[in-house]
Amino acid sequence: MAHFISPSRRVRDTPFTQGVEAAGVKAYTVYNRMLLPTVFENVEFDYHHLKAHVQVWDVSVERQVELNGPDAAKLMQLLTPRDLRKMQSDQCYYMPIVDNEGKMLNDPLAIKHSDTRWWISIADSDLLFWVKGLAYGLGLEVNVFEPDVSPLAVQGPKSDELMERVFGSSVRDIRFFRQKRLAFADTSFIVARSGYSKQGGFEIYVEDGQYGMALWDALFKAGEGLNVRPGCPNLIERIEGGLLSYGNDMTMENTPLECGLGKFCKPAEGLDHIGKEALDLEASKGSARQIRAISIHGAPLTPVRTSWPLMRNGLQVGQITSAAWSPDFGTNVSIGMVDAGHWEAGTELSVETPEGPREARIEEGFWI
Ligand code: THG
Repeated sequence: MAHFISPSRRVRDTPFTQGVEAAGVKAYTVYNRMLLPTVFENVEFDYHHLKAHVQVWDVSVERQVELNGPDAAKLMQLLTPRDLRKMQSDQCYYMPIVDNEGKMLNDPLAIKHSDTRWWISIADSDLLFWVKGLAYGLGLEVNVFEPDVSPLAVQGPKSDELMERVFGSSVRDIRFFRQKRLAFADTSFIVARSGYSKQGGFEIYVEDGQYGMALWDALFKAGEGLNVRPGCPNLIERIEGGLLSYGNDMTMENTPLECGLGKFCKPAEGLDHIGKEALDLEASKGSARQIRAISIHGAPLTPVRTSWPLMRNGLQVGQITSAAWSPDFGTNVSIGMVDAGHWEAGTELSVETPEGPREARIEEGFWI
């Protein structure tokens, strides 16, 4: 059963809301206290279209935390176990942010403009408070604030074609997780090859919300003949691709090692960050649980609202945190957190879904 979201100032509109609503958005969720579209036609239609054509996504909810000042790089490195020393000023990094106990506070993208200016493109938690608190508490020379920046994503196999029509052929030269500043109207935007899908595409960091609708309209006008449609992060596609959702697949209870983000936690010599001791200890002892791709047999399931217990021989050994029917793989695809001793590929488990128990199997890896 779907419900309505009562509008108010506290649930923020975006610079693209007018376009999203004119295009007939069917459902929203709330993310970083802002509206995030979740359905245009229906989730399955949107999924097939995303994999075949090109979509424009209002992902303004990916709010930026800007670090600006002489101590910006120092604070950035304190925030994350990922080694930032080789990061170039045109790169984006996926990076876990952990507290002093090594627990996940957020899993953002970092965008480096220069040593003294960075953006943290956050997932759904109030990271601004943590970063501001550290800057103040440590007496660092850095301003920490949320700038007027709203990402608009262009995703799908025809993304390069659509982007070239609006920004020129140089967009094609942007490599994965690199960014370039490109002209639009009488301004310019950071454009990165990134986005919350595995279908390829770009994210445009729209600085100054007043340009939002002009860019939205320009993309749809240029996309005539490409079957461009409005879209949004797609539940089915992102589970198939193993893209994690903070607040769903992991929370402040989990560590990055549990979340399969160990490759971003290689603590290099002489690199200090908040939570290092806890993560070093877990790396040496092994994790208590880990995220896995899990297929759930039987008919299409409804979305996860509260996690579904994963059972083995009558004992709970984990939980399913996201699930959806995959038309392309002909099974329910899901993401779950599984206890040590039970996470090996091929392990047969059962899941207590709201529609009754279902057989399930731990997969080798994600589907795409
Ligand atoms: N783009 C931007 N900001 C974001 C997101 C985004 N903020 C919120 C949320 N998404 C943060 N979480 C993720 C999760 C996964 C990825 C990006 C942001 C992602 N992962 C790739 C993968 O897993 O294949 C690549 C990771 C890598 O190898 O570095 O893209 O989407 N601006």
